Amino acid sequence: MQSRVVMLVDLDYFFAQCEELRNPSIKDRPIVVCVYSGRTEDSGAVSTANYIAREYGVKSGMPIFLAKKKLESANSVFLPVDYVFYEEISGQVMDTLKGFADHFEQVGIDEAYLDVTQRANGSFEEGQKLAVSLKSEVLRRQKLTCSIGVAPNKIVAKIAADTKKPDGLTVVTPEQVTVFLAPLPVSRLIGVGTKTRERMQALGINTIFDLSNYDMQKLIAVFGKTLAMYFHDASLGMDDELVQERGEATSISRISTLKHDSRVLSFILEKADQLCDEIHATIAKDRIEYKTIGIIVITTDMSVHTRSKTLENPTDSLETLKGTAKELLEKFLYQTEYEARRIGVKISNFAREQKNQTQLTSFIKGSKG
Ligand code: TTP
Ligand code: MG
Repeated sequence: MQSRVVMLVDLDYFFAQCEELRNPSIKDRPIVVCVYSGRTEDSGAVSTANYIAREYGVKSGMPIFLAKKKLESANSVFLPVDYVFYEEISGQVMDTLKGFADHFEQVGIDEAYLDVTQRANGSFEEGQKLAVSLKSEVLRRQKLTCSIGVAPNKIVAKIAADTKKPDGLTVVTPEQVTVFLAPLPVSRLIGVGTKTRERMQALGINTIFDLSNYDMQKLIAVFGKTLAMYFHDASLGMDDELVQERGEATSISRISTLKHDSRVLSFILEKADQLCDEIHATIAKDRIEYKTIGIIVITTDMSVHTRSKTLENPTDSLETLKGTAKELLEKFLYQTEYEARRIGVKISNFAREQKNQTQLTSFIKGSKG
């Protein structure tokens, strides 16, 4: 049987790389992106850090004050998380990745599995070439680096992607799987967290090789049948789980850059109307109705602003879409002094008619969130 060719693509130091993108002048400094709890100036945790900051020992989850201490004399930059911005970038990257996949499954804001078996003709050499062109396409279009693992299944692809970072590419062919996994600590397997690792350690299981050789009955006695079988198969690099889009998108949006920065309503509306037309055309054939209409305004300083309005009844009227977008943009310009650089329109809060359920599901599955 032909082996599958599966990739896991994981963007490097994602939130911090997004910050470098909007402000390239900080690229050579340690960057720490933080979730501030707001209690005191420095309370909260590190979300992520660029690789320069990681050299000083800064890690995701670390208290902010500790990261500051480690970077005391390092000319570092501490920034608050800006999820809206990261999600917009993530959406763009995911669109690029989809173009490389037979089957696509996003698993986090900066991670996705791609099944490329068909287009690689089952060949890992071809799979590697695809990964190389995917990396250069993401670099060209989104100016971001990522790390990729190519393997016969999801479990091994994930471990492979983690092997070399940042900007890494690790290919593990079916013949190489067991040798690749054997020396690694069990904690590298998905599903083996601190607690499980400690329980395994107590049984004398440290490496994935140890796990693959461990007596199955004893493993079942400790972890139960389902988990034990999963661990056993995973330790041998066996995994049949398919790469498939999961869940449904909860919104559809279109974003575009204005010809020049502006706060002139009529000029901004030309673009907004176009985006409304695009959204309307995309959903018209599937008869989707929605209750919430939103706008996204990315201003000259690259900050992201959103406004939305929820209607009383679901609509699919282009007139309502354009009218509401106009109302929201007008209000935004009136309330703020920003100049708009990019404009977006978003619909969400879908109402679904029972008879169109399948059609709707299949449509939304293929669309951008
Ligand atoms: P990861 O892919 O785990 O981390 P990363 O992209 O920052 O670094 P790399 O892949 O190069 O090792 O997570 C993706 C994003 O999720 C990350 O940029 C920030 C966020 N995140 C948190 O907010 N808290 C966390 O504890 C982790 C691990 C990630
Ligand atoms: Mg990442």
